[in-house]
Amino acid sequence: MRRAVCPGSFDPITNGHLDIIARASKLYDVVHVAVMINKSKQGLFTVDERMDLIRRVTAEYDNVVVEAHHGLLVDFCKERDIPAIVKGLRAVSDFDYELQMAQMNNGLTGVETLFVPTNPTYSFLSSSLVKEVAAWGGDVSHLLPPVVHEALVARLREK
Ligand code: COD
Repeated sequence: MRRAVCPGSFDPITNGHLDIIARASKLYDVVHVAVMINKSKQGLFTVDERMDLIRRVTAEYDNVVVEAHHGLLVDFCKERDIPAIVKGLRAVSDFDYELQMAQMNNGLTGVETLFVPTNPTYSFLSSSLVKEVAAWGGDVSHLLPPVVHEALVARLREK
């Protein structure tokens, strides 16, 4: 069984994330989407809400499993015998930090990181930008799966 993990904060999942998960699901038998819990960072969505949204938008991929993890990514991988981390690379600006993490993770346990070039349609896209634009009333509906867009608009309305 070839396994890989797509890790992230996913606050919330965007079309850019989804594109990487969909492509990984064609390459591996099982793709674990790991919502990494960062207790020092207050998210717009709770971890459970993020997982629920990811489950709904990945429902068509029957080899995608959605989980949450508090701790090191390498431990998540070790516990599940996952040899590969799949990351999307948006631009050169992503590269320095992604390379550092890939080398650190490889040095810790030998886990490999594979980079998938972003779909150019989403190369500028991040959860934080989407939240910022939406908070000021900008239209981000083309950047998110419809169910995620609805949840974002509803959450911002509550604020
Ligand atoms: N196009 C393509 N890929 C994208 C796009 C896009 N538009 N947007 C995001 N992605 C991909 C990237 O690969 C990105 O890394 C991943 O999705 C997740 O993105 P985010 O923004 O949801 O999450 P980040 O960048 O906050 O996630 C960082 C991690 C949580 C993965 C990282 O901090 C981590 O592994 N933390 C766990 C603790 C740990 O092990 N720390 C030591 C690291 S060496």
